[in-house]
Amino acid sequence: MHALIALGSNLGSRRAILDRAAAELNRLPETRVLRRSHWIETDPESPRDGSAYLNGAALVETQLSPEALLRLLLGLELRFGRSRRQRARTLDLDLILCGHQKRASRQLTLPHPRFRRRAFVLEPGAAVAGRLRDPVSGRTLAELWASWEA
Ligand code: PH2
Ligand code: MG
Ligand code: MG
Repeated sequence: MHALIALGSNLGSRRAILDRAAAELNRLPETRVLRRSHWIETDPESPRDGSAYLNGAALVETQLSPEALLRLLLGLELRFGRSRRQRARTLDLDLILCGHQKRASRQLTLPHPRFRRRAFVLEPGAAVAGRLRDPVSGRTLAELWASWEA
């Protein structure tokens, strides 16, 4: 299964953190990184989100279930010092798409519920996986990004 993971950081050595996180994604069991985007500087989505983010995306191939992959991503966030008590993040790893799978459980919503209006996900997502299709809208990431409006 192909999965799209969004990476973000707005605390600490953001570039080094995202570089190391992408390397760690490639070391997850039964998972390899097929493509990784450049890191882009983005304004926080809400003024409460703190200072500027560095964002990017990775396309991975994995044999893991979405739930198992999510658990490992949360474990990586903790290893990078992520605290759930503060809004600023050393590392945020969001599962955006997992093939055509859909979920609506308490722990996991697939596709990610807000990704279609987030330029900081669509721009790097379209760069690494333009042909990946959103199973809800039926549109590819390239199409979603081309028609994105602020
Ligand atoms: N993530 C958030 C909240 N706000 N803003 C930007 N620019 N990039 C993010 O990754 C981001 C955000 C919650 O995870
Ligand atoms: Mg996030
Ligand atoms: Mg998150």
